[in-house]
Amino acid sequence: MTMTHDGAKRTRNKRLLQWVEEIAGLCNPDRIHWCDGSQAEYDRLCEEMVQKGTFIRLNPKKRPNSFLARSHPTDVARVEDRTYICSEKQENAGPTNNWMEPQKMRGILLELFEGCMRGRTMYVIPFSMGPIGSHISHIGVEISDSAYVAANQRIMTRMGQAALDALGPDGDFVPCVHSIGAPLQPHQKDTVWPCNDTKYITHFPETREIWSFGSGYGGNALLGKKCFALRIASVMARDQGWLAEHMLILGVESPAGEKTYVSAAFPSACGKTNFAMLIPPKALDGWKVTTIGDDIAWIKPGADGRFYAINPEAGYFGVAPGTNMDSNPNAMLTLKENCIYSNVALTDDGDVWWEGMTKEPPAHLIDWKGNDWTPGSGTPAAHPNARFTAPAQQCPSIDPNWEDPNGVPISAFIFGGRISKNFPLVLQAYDWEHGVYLAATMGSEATAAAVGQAGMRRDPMAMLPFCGYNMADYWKHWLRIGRQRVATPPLVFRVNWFRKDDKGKFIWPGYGENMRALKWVVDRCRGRARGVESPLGWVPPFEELVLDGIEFSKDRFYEIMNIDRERAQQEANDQEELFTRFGDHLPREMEIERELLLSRLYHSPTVWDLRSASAT
Ligand code: TSX
Ligand code: MN
Repeated sequence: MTMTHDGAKRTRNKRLLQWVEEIAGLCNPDRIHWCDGSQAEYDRLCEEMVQKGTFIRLNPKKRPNSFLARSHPTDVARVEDRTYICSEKQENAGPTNNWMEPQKMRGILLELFEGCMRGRTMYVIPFSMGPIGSHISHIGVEISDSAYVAANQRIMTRMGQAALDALGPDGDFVPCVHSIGAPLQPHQKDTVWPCNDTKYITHFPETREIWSFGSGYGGNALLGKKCFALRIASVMARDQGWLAEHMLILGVESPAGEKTYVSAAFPSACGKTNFAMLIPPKALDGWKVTTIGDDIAWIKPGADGRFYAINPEAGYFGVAPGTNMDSNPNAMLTLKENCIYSNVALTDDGDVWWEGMTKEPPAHLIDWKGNDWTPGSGTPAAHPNARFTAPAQQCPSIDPNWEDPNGVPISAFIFGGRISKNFPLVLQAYDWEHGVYLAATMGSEATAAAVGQAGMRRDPMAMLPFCGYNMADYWKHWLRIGRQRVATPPLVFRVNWFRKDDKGKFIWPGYGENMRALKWVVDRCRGRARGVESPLGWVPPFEELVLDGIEFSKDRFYEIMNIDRERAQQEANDQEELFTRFGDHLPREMEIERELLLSRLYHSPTVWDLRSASAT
């Protein structure tokens, strides 16, 4: 059965038109709507959701053109245990991904999607990941039965007719099929957040397809983000010689106006968005940080032998709790209008609130589940994974070149971690191979909640849940691309804002003060800062770190930089467990780097002290 819709008026791309017919035939929606991406369309989608109760319009005086959505309490986060990489061979998904045979998964999906959009509108959502027309960008088309998805995609991507025009009659796109999995019988009353208990987030790397069923929230449903821009794009990047990374991109402008761009990966709960929007302290007068992206970087080798990066996204889908005018003023100012809030609390005057937004909570709220809330309620008012969807161009620190189709040249890769003991504030890898090793072994210390977990919760390159193929082959790709595709690879750094002293207090003030470490990174890239060789990498001597304007003594500096030999040996030994999981996929360089580290530690003092090392 073919259904009338204006697809033929909107595109002459035969593959797209055929695919839309095919999916409509499978899912049996009542209507098909091709998204044009206009403001009028967005306004209509939002108003329809207000009528249905899915959206609550916030007070236009407080938050103009902004909405609150409350999801079903069971549909609040990405479902990693329901996320699959369906490569032909299991070893190509690797030991860190869920895998299912593609034919078996297709069987399951066809059954689930059969008639799954009955009673609903099927939205055809064309989008460009990256500036329209950029040679680094790629086109996707999401089919979804969720108006929430269509509205969010307009903020998060370049969505609509412009993407179709860029696609053209013969262009290639990544097909993304999404259903909340909640067909409506005639006269059946809808709920405000329909979804399905059965959830599948599936990727077919060989055919570059995404199928997602059962969830309407975040990365499960906004398929351009984690599913396309990371899992499928990482496979495209491997095959085509580029990088699709879970990285922020920022620019550092020196007082002389010289601009250096860096890309950085952090595990979750390290304040990645805060770092992307950092405001330097007064003591570093004249230094400025600009934001290109806060989550994903697509990085391609340029003709001049450097890496060039774009932010494939057009918005921020950020965690709201903890965001405030101290931790991230730029994010707070980005949120002033035209935003969608998911699972935050509602104030009595129609504004939003979340834990950590203000020092004192309001006396009364409606919580994320829609219930009355007071500070004595004993439950969080906003869900811990509550989100804002905000247009990137509203960010006060947005870089003037953030939509440059050529991308920005990357001088350094920074990898973060959350380690309370024995890992210095900042260090530089000796070379590219050592840098890949430092990135592959990164992670956060297991918290008390994660007992049974030895020491570190590894998250190589912050890509553990996002790499669309075998993680060890991904390391191999990193090793190769830095040596073969660019003349001189970016310098690689590791940072750790979270070291604690013997009393359990954070040693480093963090936040904007991180600019002091970032300045050393930039100065190293520019060849104008000294480094001292430690067993773990090059570190800044005391004189090279600007510490004016904060109470941070020389002793405190040496405390945050020293390296306890036995602890470091323990860490290097722990890494073996990660490496052996990959069998013969593991690149030799990784194990060699680990053994080189052990050998350096063998010859180092019980406590490696930067004070004595600097003196020699
Ligand atoms: O985002 C953070 N960053 C990066 C900022 C650019 N956070 C927030 C936690 C992660 C969501 C941090 N928390 C950072 C940090 O650099 N550092 C810390 C630890 C810390 C917490 C409180 C203080 C200092 C450090 N308070 C005082 O010093 C008063
Ligand atoms: Mn992310």
